Amino acid sequence: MYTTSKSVQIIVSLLKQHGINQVVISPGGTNVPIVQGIQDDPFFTCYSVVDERSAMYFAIGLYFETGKPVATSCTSAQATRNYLPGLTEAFYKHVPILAITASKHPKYWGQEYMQAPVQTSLSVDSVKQTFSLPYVDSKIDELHCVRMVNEAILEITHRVPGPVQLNVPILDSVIEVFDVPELPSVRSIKRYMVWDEWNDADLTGKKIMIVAGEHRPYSDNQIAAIDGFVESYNTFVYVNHLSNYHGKYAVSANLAMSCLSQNDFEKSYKPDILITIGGQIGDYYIFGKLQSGNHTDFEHWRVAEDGNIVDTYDKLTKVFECPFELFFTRLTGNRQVEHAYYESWEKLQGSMAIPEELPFSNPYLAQQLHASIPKNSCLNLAIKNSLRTWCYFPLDSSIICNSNVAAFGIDGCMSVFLGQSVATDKLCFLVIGDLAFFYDMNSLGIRHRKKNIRILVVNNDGGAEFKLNSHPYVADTFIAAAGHNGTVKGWAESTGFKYISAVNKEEFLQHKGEFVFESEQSIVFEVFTTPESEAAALKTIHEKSSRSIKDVLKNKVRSVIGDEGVKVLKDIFLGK
Ligand SMILES: Cc1ncc(C[n+]2csc(CCOP(=O)(O)OP(=O)(O)O)c2C)c(N)n1
Repeated sequence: MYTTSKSVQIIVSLLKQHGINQVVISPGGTNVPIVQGIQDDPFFTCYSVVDERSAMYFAIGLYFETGKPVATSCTSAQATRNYLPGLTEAFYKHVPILAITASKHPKYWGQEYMQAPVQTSLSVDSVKQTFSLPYVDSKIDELHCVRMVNEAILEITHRVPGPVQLNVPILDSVIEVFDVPELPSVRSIKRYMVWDEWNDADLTGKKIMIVAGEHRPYSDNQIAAIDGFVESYNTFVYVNHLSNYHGKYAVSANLAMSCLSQNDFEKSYKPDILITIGGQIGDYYIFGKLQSGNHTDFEHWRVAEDGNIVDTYDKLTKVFECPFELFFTRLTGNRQVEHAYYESWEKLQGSMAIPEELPFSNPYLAQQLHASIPKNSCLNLAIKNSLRTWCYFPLDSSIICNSNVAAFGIDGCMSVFLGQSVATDKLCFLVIGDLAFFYDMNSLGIRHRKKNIRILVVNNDGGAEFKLNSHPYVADTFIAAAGHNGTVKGWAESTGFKYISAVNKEEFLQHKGEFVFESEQSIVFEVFTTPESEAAALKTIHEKSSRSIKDVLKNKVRSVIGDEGVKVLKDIFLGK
């Protein structure tokens, strides 16, 4: 029988799945749930060593002889401290040991409660890393715990082996109940190095979605590697502007993703395998569809040179620690396949059409400007509203896009953009809201400046982001910080920019040409919109796109079952 404690069940299950079967146990109360699960399971070989100092050295000896990683378990408080000498020896000797230290719930740490000192403060040269598990009280804690236990176990043998601490909060071992007959099924994560066998990396017959996160423009080699791979599988590459990837099977499907219902995504568009490359994609919609809260089921393979266990969608099963070009080249098959999965996404996105008449807003500006941004320009999009809006509109493939999506701050959008602009003679465009502009306004005075700068400030009096339909609360005064800054005119002119502005469509269209052409002076173009028109524009776009999606899905059904079949279904559902 196993404990009801979820974190302990997860640990025991993952120790087994990762093949760690030697455990050195020191006696105590807090670690009872862990020891109970392990001692009763014939998979494990247990050793009892009372003194924790000795237990850790004993574990080193076991590794010497077997060459296999070892786990240890001790109770809370001073027990952990006594692991230190042995851990230090293991650290410098590179011995893979998982030191599982039971702990009181963090609520008790340092609160003059019995046996509850902070025990995650080991010396830097005693463990490679400390993983402090959450106390599992909800589904999200459980997901957090699964990822961390996998990460801790993988870390003991990652690159250079060594000891790792896994600190496990136990509420109260005395009241623990041990009536769980079987361990739950827990997702185990594997890491593959270049020199490992990749035999189980079989993708044949699967629907594969590659998500290309933010990336500098790809080299010819990188493009060839991706193109070769996508040719030989039923796959497509989900991109947004930050991916800077424009291969044959790329689909910029932000708008479709945002309007597709979860149900339809699950039924018709979800992948079997998701492969992620590059950095963050900065796309809330795809996250919403793929993340676990929505119960969608697929495997996530992460390909990255850092080899980190980044479980963005709570579905990570494999991490390939290598450059993605190596991954793709190694798995490219010598065959041509049908690209039905790509075609269905392409068709879906192709059905999206932005309404011609939009209220005066960031989406309207994007609609009017996107095709006029000259080829070979750079475009930087301030996070959230501007990024999302502009990703709805296609750009010429020669335009390079960036946004501060790695840490999602509004603080440095303009500084990054200006840094880029001084290192090129290309025209450089920035689309930025008023809060982000004023936040980073002193960067406008940086004296290294060329005439290639074009800044579009969408001044909607605060953070429109928080007043769109998705945010139902009253946001104006504090959440959206309206009424702060006025206009950027004075600052733009005093720092040597040409300033132009527009308060309506006519004025905007008058100045549009000037903004996108070469000129002798860099330009700040301030456009005054309202939060209401921003929200209305987004709503109009989403409503029309959702209707288009319904039509695509209807036609999909019709193409399978024919008109007669549709009639029968209608009769059934409409009760005729
Ligand atoms: C440094 C920092 N502070 C706060 C935030 C939270 N935040 C995200 S979007 C946003 C509003 C941005 O407003 P604005 O630049 O005017 O753009 P709009 O939404 O109006 O297009 C804020 C405050 C952040 N991302 N970074």
